[in-house]
Amino acid sequence: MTYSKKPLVGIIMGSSSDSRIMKGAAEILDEFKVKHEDQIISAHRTPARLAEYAQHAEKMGFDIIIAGAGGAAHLPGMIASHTVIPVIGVPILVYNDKHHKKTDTEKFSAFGGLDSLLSITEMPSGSPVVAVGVNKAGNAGIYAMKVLANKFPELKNKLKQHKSNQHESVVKESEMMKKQGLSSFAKKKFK
Ligand code: RP5
Repeated sequence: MTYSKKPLVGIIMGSSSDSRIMKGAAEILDEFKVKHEDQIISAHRTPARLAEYAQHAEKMGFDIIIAGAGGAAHLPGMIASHTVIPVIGVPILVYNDKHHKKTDTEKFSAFGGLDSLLSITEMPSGSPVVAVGVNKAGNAGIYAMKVLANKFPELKNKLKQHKSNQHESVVKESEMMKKQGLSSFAKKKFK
């Protein structure tokens, strides 16, 4: 079953390049059958569109917004300043592989994701944004489920099931490690 015919969550990101990370949030919401609307809104390339999006989000009645951005990541904070809908920020480690001649280290942002983490979490008083870890879009999805579970009790059961699946998978791997021994377990896992 789905919980609502209309999207409950707005997922936004600063660039199409963020989609390779932000899809993690969508995958969780899809798994829980929670509808979401996904858009690209750049705080610095489309500032007017950002304000329009906040109005759109209110009109749509989203319960939560998940906003991912990299570098000087102002998207989550700016959206939070335009709306009362709670915002979960996903700090993104910028990875630019458009320039093929760049070395691997040059493809990443200079501060390895700390830039976006601090930009998102260090919102001045009055316009808060909560944040997950760098590139942890899946966690933003799970957190959104926890918020929505206050409204949809069935989601609470699904979250409990999700936890129990995690428990089972750790126990299963531990049994394999115990049986095979650490060296051969690790050799198989990382071959
Ligand atoms: C930010 O700049 C985006 O959120 C993205 O993470 C980063 C790089 O964007 P592109 O140069 O890949 O478009 O605004």
